[in-house]
Amino acid sequence: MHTTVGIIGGGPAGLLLARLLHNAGIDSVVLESRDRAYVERRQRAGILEQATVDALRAAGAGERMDREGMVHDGIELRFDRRSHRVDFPALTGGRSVMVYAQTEVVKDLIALQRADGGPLLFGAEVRAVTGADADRPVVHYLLDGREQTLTCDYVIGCDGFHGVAKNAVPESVRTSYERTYPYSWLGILAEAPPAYEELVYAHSERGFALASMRSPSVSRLYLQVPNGTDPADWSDDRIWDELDARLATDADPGWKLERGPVVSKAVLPMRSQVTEPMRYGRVLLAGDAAHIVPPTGAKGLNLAAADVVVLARALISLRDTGSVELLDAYSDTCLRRVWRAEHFSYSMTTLLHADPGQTPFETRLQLSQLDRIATSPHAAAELAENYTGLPLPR
Ligand code: RFL
Ligand code: PHB
Repeated sequence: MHTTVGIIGGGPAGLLLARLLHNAGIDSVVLESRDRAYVERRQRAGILEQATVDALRAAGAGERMDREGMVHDGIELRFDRRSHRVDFPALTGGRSVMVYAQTEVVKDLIALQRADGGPLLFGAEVRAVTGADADRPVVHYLLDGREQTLTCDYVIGCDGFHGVAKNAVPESVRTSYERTYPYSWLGILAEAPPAYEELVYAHSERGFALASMRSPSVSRLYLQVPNGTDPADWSDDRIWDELDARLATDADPGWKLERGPVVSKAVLPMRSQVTEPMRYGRVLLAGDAAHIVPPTGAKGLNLAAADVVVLARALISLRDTGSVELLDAYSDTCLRRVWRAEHFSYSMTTLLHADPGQTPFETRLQLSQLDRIATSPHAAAELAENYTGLPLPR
């Protein structure tokens, strides 16, 4: 089998890229190792930046998002039993974010691809990519227990953090920058109305907590927990009690979360990682395959979308003009934005979490910075601009 663009991974990056190429008349094949139900149910991100919303609309995948997604004009910060709202439009000249779950983005993109797109193969596990520096790279994959190959003009690795595409970049030219964090998140999905109209990020001496949502009747909630925590050690009651304690504020004394059935519970480790460069010959990396961030800044899905928008433009320009200029610039163009998001995600994470080895001095520094955000429009604007997302490069 041959295709113009071989896409490894049917997560948001791979699926959105396939749509953008399809709409431009460029053929592609998507190889996804998991089955459709698994990919559609994987609980992950919830916040879309304006640029991601625009990209999904441009891809023709905006209809349900525009109907069911919730526009949020701010977040609430809680610290030292205080509450402070960060007003996005006021601080950024009108920008906001959209709450629409990654599960729904993925479902919408799969439905479109199945309706009129190119091949999207589930259960196709890529084992290796060869010939990255030749004219026709080859993707080797396993489908129904049989080894198969796909030759391509270009191969795009959208296969996430544990993917194999990055191995096509020889170790002699590949650099990985990495940081792990001494805490994880326990995340739950609950059939309970959200705590507030907007997301609440809480700093407390007991550790970080985040109250997010999926719909007017479903909450997504997170608690900082030690690395290696077994979710089975956290009963539903213990989780709700701890969320109430960490989210408590004097601005609303006696306030408690509305409780409901917990329908999923998982522990997520936190890590920052960047692979450079994001291209070697005819293999290019996009999304989590090239970089990951801790989820505190809600940047992972948005970076994945930004990468593939830049990449689709480069491939379309190559087809239309024969020029590889944009493709040659791909890695540098994306990495500039990636490192900005890495810094923001790191800053939000270290500002809001209690490091197990943290000294009282360091806690005071966190509280001072949170107070600064609550009292200086400049400090608040820095957070708001990064959270709502920087514009895509032109
Ligand atoms: P994905 O989603 O990991 O998709 C990669 C796909 O590749 C497949 N695959 C393979 N297929 C074939 N052959 C192989 N050898 C393969 N190896 C892997 C996998 O099965 C999978 O389907 O990467 P992608 O597309 O780059 O998308 C990235 C996002 O999923 C990720 O950055 C976000 O979910 C991160 N993230 C958040 N991002 C945000 O922008 N806002 C958020 O609010 C947010 N919250 C989160 C998050 C991530 C979380 N977790 C679990 C890591 C909250 C959480 C809890
Ligand atoms: C989520 O809704 O899953 C979510 C929201 C904001 C974050 C991280 C995760 O910073």
